[in-house]
Amino acid sequence: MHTHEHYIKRCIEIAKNGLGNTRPNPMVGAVIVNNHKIIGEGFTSPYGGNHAEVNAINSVENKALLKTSTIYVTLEPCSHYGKTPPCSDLIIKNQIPNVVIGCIDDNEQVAGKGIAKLKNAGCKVTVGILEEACKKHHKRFFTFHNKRRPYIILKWAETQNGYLSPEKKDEQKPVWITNTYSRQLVHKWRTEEQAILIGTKTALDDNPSLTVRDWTGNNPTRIVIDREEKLPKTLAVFNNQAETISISNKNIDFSKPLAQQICKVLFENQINSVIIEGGAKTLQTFIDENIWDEARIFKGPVSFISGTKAPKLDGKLTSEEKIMTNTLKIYSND
Ligand code: AOF
Ligand code: ZN
Repeated sequence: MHTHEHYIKRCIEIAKNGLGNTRPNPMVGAVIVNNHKIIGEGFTSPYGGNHAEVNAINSVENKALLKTSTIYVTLEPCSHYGKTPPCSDLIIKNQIPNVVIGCIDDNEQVAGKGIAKLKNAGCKVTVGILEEACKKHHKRFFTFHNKRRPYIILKWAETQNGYLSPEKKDEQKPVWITNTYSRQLVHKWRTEEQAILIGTKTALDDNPSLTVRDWTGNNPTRIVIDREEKLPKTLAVFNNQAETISISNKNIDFSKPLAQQICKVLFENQINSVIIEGGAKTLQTFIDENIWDEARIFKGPVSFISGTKAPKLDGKLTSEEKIMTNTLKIYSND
């Protein structure tokens, strides 16, 4: 016999199959258990498609068993008509008597209404199993709905002596701080977030395309800061391989805190998460306004004589690993 925790853990595990595909929807996982046996599983389909509960119920071969089953789900089943009909109605229609939920859905369209609906119909509802783990799993979704801004990941690579890039006038040969493996990891990260952001100088100096090439998955929406809209449209960031949103004095007020203003635009565009890939000034803006959630910092085996210093950050080190010649440190801003 297994505990509720065991099955919620399994829900989180299968939910991860939706990473990067469900946005801006949360990646939910659902498991249906009958007589101590898993008889159905599902996770959220790509945006606009089925919710996890629908896929889990559809996967059950013998539907008659549903009347004596328990459905486990990472997030409260929805109660509203969005792109799909309410999952709580489907659970009620199939007469599933027990519902075990990881955490409440903070989307104001749901927020407890799904649970109320289930209870009114006579379902036994248990809420808060592995609640913290479920909230952490749905971090992008919760940050978006509670803080009304995307989940923000800062990413950079620095040299042994703390530089992001060398001074050009010193004629230092540009060298890679990262290696093939860490660069591939960055491409995987790009598939996992809804947007990717860079500043004007990075767009000009590096001319990055910000698309996913060394991994399989969706391109994030590209966000580029372009105050006067003077960046040439021939830059790679404006090519047609992915969507691009410019942050200019047409959509924000540059005399007000910049990170805050950018977050407002991203919120209005339903962007649940963003990875910020430079440069130093842009990263520092988010650090100074203390608007960030996670920082992923590579340290490479090279040094520069002079140049642009890496940003300084005050966060909690949550993990550290070696990726060939690089050390990757991950910090959280809890
Ligand atoms: C669930 N199960 O798997 C997900 C839920 O526009 P819709 O119909 O896709 O609804 C989106 C909202 O539904 C989303 O903002 C969140 O509140 C909830 N997501 N709910 O019961 C799921 N992905
Ligand atoms: Zn639903």
